[in-house]
Amino acid sequence: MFEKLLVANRGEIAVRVMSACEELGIETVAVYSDADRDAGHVDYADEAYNVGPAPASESYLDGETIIEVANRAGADAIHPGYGFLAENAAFASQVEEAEGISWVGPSSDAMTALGEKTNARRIMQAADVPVVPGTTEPVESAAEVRELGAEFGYPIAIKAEGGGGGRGMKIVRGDDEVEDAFESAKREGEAYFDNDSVYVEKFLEAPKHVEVQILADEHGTVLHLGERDCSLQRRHQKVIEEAPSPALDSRLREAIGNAARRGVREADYTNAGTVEFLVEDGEFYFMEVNTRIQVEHTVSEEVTGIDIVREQLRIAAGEELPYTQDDIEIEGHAMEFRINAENPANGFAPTPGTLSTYDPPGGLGVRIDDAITKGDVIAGDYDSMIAKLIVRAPTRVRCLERSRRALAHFDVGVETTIPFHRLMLDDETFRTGAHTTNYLDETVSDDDLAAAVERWSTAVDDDGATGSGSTNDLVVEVEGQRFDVAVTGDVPRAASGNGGADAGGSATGSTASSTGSTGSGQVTASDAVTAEMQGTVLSVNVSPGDQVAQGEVVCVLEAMKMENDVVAPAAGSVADVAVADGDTVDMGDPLVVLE
Ligand code: MV4
Repeated sequence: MFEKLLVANRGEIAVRVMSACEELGIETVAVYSDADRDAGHVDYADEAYNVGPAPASESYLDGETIIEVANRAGADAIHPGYGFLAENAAFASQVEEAEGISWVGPSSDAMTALGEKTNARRIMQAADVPVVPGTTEPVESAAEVRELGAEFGYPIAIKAEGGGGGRGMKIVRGDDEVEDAFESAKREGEAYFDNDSVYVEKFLEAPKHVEVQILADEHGTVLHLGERDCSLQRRHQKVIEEAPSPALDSRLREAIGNAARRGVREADYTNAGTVEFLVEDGEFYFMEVNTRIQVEHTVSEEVTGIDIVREQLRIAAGEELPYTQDDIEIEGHAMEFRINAENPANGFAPTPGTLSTYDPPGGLGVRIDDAITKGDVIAGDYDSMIAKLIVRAPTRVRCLERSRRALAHFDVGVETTIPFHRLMLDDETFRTGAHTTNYLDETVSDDDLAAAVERWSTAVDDDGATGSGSTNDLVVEVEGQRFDVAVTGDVPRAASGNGGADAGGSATGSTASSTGSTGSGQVTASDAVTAEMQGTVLSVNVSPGDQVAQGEVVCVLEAMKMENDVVAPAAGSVADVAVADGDTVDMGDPLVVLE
């Protein structure tokens, strides 16, 4: 096994990889940019090296510097995580060629072969894996695209050869749209992937996105760990993923899993990978292979009990997978909620800021993968995902219930996608599992999103109040029952944690305290004015039935050789007078009850 591993990444996935290393007794090396000097992954690592300025292109994407650091640190392996350099075959090849450093991932040859989409389609066809009807060679002209439109029937998709994740994809609904779409797909392919080749597929209007997790070792074992359903996406960004897919029956599940195994075996693929499919009308079609660990690998771990990152490391070190396919059992249900620093009420715009609060949930079936803590600054330099909440339960229905519970206890001091997730947990289409990849973009309205944020925002302002409506929340006790009270008026704030002791503006030297006031100047429930310290009643100024105004003196107490006016904390009527002139009272004794 490796002795020291460099993680060429940041954030939660860097910590995820390092935690697997820790369990395997592998030392860890972090790299970080100037923006990440205090980041969680730097803290977690045994050693850490600065690799450049904040822009990723000058730090996390600088492969040469990262390999230099690996040499300097004496690391014998590099794990790329996801994003950044993870699917860069040229970088993988440089690591393979570096003396004494192993690449934790598939071979650069397999990455190249599958990265070219028509080639990947040919490999799958050779392995008898169904692909979406379309071409397995690039198309050269708009005229050729029109012929394909006639052959498959519109709509069709023109996709960039080097594409993925929705970039470089154009949907065409008729002959007249072909010319522009063809040229624009080529331009995007060139701009994003340095490759202007494009190909054509029949476009499926409302498919499910189902992907199969694969593990393959260098000794010929290829396993699938079941599938994930990632159909809930917004503009090609996954937001909630789950395993198993609610869209598959056991026959389809077995067929899609075996197809994925055949496909990666055909590609001589090793390490962890994901085969993506579209599923529509009980049929599945290969879409692409992701040659990396994915954000949502966690849900497969939760339902199989297999530590996928650990197996990645073992495979890269030349070890054998310790399972056969028959050993893999899918148990229960898991969902992952991406907690992004984004405001769903503002087009999911990023919400950088300081985490005045960060208090994630815990308890049975709840897993948090993150690399942040209270007080951290969320800068705008990188991806907005700040944590993943992964919830596991015996059934999908119980997973929904448990997710509701967990999300209700997730406090984050900036606007996040949490209100969006809570909206989805109330959404009939999502709850029944009927949602397809176009559901969010076509069905969930801006008004629904705004209402969800209004209702469930976790962003905390300086007063410790949540939500946008109130700025002065108080905790009060009324006859022993605790209430959280939203105060909308402009009142002096409670100085201590017992909530509202001074609300209502008592006179200087008051030795009374009160509960039950909203602070808005009006008693809302039965409200005992109590003595704040031991003393003697000098005079009682009110009788039952009297109306008193806020701040009106209800009695006078002598305590510590001083006369103290006890005032009504809020307006109300006197329900009861508990003391008479000359009585001695203890701290906490009721004096007058208002209502
Ligand atoms: C498709 C498709 C329908 N038919 N291809 C989007 C991301 C990229 N990986 C491929 N994508 C799609 N390809 C054909 N032939 C629909 C999508 C698609 C999609 C796929 C998965 C998840 C979300 C999606 C959202 C819109 C479109």
